[in-house]
Amino acid sequence: MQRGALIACAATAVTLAMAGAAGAVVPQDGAVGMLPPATPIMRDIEEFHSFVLPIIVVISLFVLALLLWVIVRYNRRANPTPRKFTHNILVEVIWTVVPVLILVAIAWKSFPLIYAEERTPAAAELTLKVTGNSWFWSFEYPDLGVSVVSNILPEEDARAQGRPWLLATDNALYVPVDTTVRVLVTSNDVIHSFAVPSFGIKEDAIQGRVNETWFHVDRPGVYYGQCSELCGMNHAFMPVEVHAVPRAEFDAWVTANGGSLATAETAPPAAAAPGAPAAPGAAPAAEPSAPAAQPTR
Ligand SMILES: [Cu+2]
Repeated sequence: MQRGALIACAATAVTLAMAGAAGAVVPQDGAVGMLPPATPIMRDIEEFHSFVLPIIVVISLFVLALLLWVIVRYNRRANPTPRKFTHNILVEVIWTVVPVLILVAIAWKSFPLIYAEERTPAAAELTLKVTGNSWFWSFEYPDLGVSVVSNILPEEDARAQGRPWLLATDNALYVPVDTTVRVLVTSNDVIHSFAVPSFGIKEDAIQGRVNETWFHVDRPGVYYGQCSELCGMNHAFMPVEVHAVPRAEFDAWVTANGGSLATAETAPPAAAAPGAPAAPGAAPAAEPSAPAAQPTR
């Protein structure tokens, strides 16, 4: 009865988290589990979580059982004259080999995930620069000439608009769906941390340093994050609101914010050699480049 009620409660909470207003993914009081993922990386993180959690539970229960067994069976009253042996080859081999195998299994799953999180794909189509400030975020698409400053939405405005206070902002960040976005994170003052749980990203924003991460949102919606490094008095009041929208809507947002789409979308991925006309001289131009490359080896 109680268990059923608990499960029903959790299911409702998760449903609420997914339903939210206008595709918004909002954390709910008392909800269980992670926010619905919006990127392949976050899906992998969830899968890894589901892989590791049972291992942790089994180990914890096993150690607890061992402790209870020793407390009950080998206390002074139950076992007044303990035996004096100090070694047992079989037990020592088991308690060395089994943990090693468990760690290898965890590494097998986690190392590729860490690598994928850390390596921005070469095919990144868009660069987003995120700057932490005390206590707000500024966002910039350097290639599109767009920059916005994003402050927390005041409580009375959030309540009036039915948006989540402490998560909603006055100027949301827009990102296109189905696009690989490289994110450069830095800070203007103290250390902040740019985190959006549904994207599976959390990157420290450090003054005088540029950290890099990336995301590829494949589900349109409104996603929220927060500064995740204790940064001072208003640390709790610098949320991140991200609208993941179709490309056309993103382009409209760029234009509305004074940006230009021409620079980013017409540039070919491979950098052309400056000065050389491309079309007729393409084949001969390749020949001089080959010897030129040799001395550098
Ligand atoms: Cu902070």
